[in-house]
Amino acid sequence: MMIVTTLFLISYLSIIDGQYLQMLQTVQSTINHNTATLSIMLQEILRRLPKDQNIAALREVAFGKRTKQSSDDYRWPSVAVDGNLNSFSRTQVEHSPYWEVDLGRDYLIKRIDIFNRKDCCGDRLHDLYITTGPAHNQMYPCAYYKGPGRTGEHLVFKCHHSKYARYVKLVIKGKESLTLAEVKVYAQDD
Ligand SMILES: [Ca+2]
Repeated sequence: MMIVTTLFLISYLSIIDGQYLQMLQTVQSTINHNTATLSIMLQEILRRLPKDQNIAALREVAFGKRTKQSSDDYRWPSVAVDGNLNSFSRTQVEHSPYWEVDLGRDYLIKRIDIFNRKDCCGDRLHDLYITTGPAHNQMYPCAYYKGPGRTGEHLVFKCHHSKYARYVKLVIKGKESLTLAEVKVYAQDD
């Protein structure tokens, strides 16, 4: 629209004064150049965006669902699915602390996002095993995170397998406190 307007002005003013014509031709050239550059940048961004990471086609299914963890340290497991990045769950320092969410039914999980605490202690997230499955006795390895994490970090994981799952479980191998600001589970929208 801007280019059309500029061309109209050029045509109109060229009748009045050749000096305006030269100035507006320069403006037109600048607009055309910037438009082309933006178009190329947009095409490159779209090309690099993997289709399965386009979360617009996915649905977040963990929010508000039932959770549990290996122990409570005055921070309850449900706080990791409350939609608030400033609140966090926390277990006691113990061997193999875990956190789990029950999605209520099976979903085809496409990615799992973990948000680390924003206030401190991001390095507590390490040696994290993520498993998913349709039942507690049918859990499959989804992803592994060596870490250590950074405070406030946003981690994105894609499962190695493509199985339907009702449960998502996070376990730290070793003695640690498992603390999570938020866990988001994205499933194929059906
Ligand atoms: Ca939270």
